[in-house]
Amino acid sequence: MSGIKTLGQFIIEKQADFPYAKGELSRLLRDIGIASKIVNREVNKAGLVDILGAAGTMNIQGEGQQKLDVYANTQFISALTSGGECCIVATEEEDEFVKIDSPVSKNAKYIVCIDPLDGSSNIDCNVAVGTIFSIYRRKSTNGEATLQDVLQKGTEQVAAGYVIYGSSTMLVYTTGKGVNGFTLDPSIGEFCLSHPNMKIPPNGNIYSLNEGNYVHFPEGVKKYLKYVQVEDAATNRPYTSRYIGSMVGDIHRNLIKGGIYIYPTTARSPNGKLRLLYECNPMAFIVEQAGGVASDGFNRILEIEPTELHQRTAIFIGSEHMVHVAESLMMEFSSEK
Ligand code: P6P
Repeated sequence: MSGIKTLGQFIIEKQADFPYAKGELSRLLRDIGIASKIVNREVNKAGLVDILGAAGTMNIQGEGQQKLDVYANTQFISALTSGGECCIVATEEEDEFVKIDSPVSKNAKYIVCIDPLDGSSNIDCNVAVGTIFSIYRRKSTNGEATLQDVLQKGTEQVAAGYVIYGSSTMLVYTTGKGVNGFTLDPSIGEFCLSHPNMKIPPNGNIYSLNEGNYVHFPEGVKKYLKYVQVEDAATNRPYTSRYIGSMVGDIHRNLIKGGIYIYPTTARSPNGKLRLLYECNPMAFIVEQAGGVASDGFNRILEIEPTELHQRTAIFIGSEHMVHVAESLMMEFSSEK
């Protein structure tokens, strides 16, 4: 039986994929792994200590911050600061991007966009939550990095990943050469390779979206629901609806079993709810690397040109066949014709 391979060993081994690598990206991924273990420790004992519930503050989105949101944000910024490989962090929990203020980091070449704890409103009811991160190389080569270094298309990502704090804690990431999943073994405190070369099934029978927004859905989404609930269900396959309310949980399940996750435009979220830089781009990179598809219903997520730090987009992501059916209905019933 092949021995255990830890995240650290795997990262170093795969560094050979990048002939000019000097180890910075490897160390950056290590830093994220360390912060994930610290956050995991607090998430797993939430309820036992006074870290549940609202922090009494709001983020730029006007969303109430949970204490664990703020805690996770602090831990990732701290780990990236002490690691010295990142010059800027764009995080859901800060209005502006954070310049890493340490002598070594000023000239660091990587930028991290992160949602430190996605789905945190679920924490108090013990539902899976996650961290989502995206890594870019800064574009500017001299002086301090700026917002333009952060606002890069998803195709420019060097790496992307997520951590799911669920029945077990897993870190799943890609550097553009496939997707690999690591499960945290608490007995040794290491993420160990458990899901090598992850591939999403090209088709599936799971659809994930919040049908509570039905009346506000675009016509194409309503037609897609009719397709999965009536038309295709009658001729080909029974479908099932699964919606956790935690993007990482829903997409991780679909990555393993096949499925589609949709967060379209709604009345409350006319531009979509999920953020491009630190939710949709990283998840799109991962799912594409696993053989899936990610769009806003019309255009590839990774090709969207960012203009704002916290900009939102609709997202249709998952098994290739399912997303293509949804996109064709979005096109057919688009009012933008
Ligand atoms: P709704 C969590 O707040 C999140 O950003 C995603 O993780 C999740 O899929 C979605 O929003 C849930 O949103 O409007 O269905 O509650």
